[in-house]
Amino acid sequence: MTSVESLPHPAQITDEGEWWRRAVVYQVYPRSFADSDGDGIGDLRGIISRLDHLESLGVDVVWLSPIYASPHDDNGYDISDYRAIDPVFGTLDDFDELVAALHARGMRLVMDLVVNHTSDEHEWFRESSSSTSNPKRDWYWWRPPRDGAEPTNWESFFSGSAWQWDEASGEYYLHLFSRKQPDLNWENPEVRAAVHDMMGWWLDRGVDGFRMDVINLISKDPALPDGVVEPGRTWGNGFPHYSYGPRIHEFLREMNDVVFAPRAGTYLTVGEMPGVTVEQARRFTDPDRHEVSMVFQFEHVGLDHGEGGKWDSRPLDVVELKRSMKRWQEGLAAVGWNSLYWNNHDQPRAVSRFGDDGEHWAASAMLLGAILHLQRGTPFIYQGEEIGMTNSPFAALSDLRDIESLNYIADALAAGGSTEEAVLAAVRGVSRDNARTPMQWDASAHGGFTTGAPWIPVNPNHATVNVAAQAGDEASVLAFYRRLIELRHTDPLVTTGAFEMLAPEHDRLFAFERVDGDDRMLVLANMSGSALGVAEVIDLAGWRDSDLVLGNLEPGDVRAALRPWEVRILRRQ
Ligand code: TEU
Repeated sequence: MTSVESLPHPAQITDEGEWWRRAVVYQVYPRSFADSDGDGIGDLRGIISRLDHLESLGVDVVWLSPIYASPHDDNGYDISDYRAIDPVFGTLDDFDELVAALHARGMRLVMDLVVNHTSDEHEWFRESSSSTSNPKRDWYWWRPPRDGAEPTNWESFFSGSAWQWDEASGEYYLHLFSRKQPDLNWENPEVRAAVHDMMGWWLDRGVDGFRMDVINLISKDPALPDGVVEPGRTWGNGFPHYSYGPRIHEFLREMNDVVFAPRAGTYLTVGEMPGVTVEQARRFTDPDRHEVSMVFQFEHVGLDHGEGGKWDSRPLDVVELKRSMKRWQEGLAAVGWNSLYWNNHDQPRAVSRFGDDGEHWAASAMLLGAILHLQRGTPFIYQGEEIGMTNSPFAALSDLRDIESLNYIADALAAGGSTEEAVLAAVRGVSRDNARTPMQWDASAHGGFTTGAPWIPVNPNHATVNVAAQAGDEASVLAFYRRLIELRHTDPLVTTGAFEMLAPEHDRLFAFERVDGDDRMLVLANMSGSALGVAEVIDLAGWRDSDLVLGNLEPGDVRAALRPWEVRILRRQ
């Protein structure tokens, strides 16, 4: 095992076309990463001050959640000016400095591109809503009332109808997310041209790609048919009519032809695509089609949703998880490419959700890292994951900030029949705010995130779970993540090897091989709190003399039973 200090410099990645196949991406949620000016909200200078952490981790790319001008109804995913930095985050000069500093350290920067919708405070929407004859009226989805009510029965992702009544013009506008996030009408070529121009403006400033927010929702069926109303629901499910619409492939190909192809750079593009299927993803990521490098699919992060949806959570079934991951690995093996993620700013913390954030906290955090990073695809780390940050023990509904949670809470309380405690219990382990509590840098007040009052409370466990506590510790989650990243950079099998799932029906063992002829890597992971005799499940005869490349517990006999939450990675050539 290499010592942390001797790891290679990050990003020894050449500029060849598909460099992102060998890269590890780190997502920064700027609001919660590091606050340089004491206003309680993270900012660009805060990020600049923490680049040593990212460099020593070894990541190749930083994806920044939105930093554009915004009224922050949805924490920046509601953009009011695509070419301005929100003052709360800093200035364009700060941004240019961040890009230069990342590039100087051999890292790249990917921006968040939120173009399914804008803020209702964007100039385009102000014009569009100013009158029915405004030239930009058709830039958004305006419709007259149907029988005196909403034009369709579609439900918003953030509760209630997806249509907002506009008294002044006597029409409704469509908002799949909050009413302050009106959907752009991509049928209009002027909209597409304006988006393309804006993207080029950022690329010419030096950014290395985009993570594209809900990009599979930009093409809608223009007939806007009603959705099916599921039993017990007020609104219909419009999803089949506004996702994977008839022109989605055309729009992405056009974006590529107009924005990326004419430029000299090689870019990483990842399309966030709720509901995307393996077959669709293969088309989106087929290099010959020139659409996106990879997509974020949602299947594995939906496995613990119950019959009532995300707020009705249930325990993860390991067999289902393996089935899903196997299908994605195999489905994108010959053509296309996977992204790999457990966490992002919308998901509860994986160690609390799929691991054990109690007795086996560190081991399970490392195990989850290993079984993800050693699959075929581009891994994404969400800030704090590399130190095993957990869900927050929100003590009261007033600790929550996220619009999705707040709307759900308001609806649940208004419906009657639920106490505040019951609603809090449903929200606590599920809310997006679990991901958004501040990054835990050290054990000081507010975890070293801010000298002021943080916009959302820091998790009380920052006293023990923090970067400083793990920095010099070879047995830490942080050191383990460094080694996973190093493995990807130094062992080509991690990038290129074929994926073979082993013992798919075993309910606790997550085991797979990466294979290229005789060149093999074996990953054995015990996803449970009790010992697991792996030699009884998998034939380890050929592995007797192989090297233990990495493990999360004290090494022993490679064929011995796996201890609780143990992961063992073996290699042979
Ligand atoms: O998320 C889109 C999305 O579908 C989800 O992850 C969403 O947050 C969740 O399913 C709601 O139940 C993207 C962004 O990542 C998210 O932060 C934004 O709120 C959303 O788009 C709107 O821009």
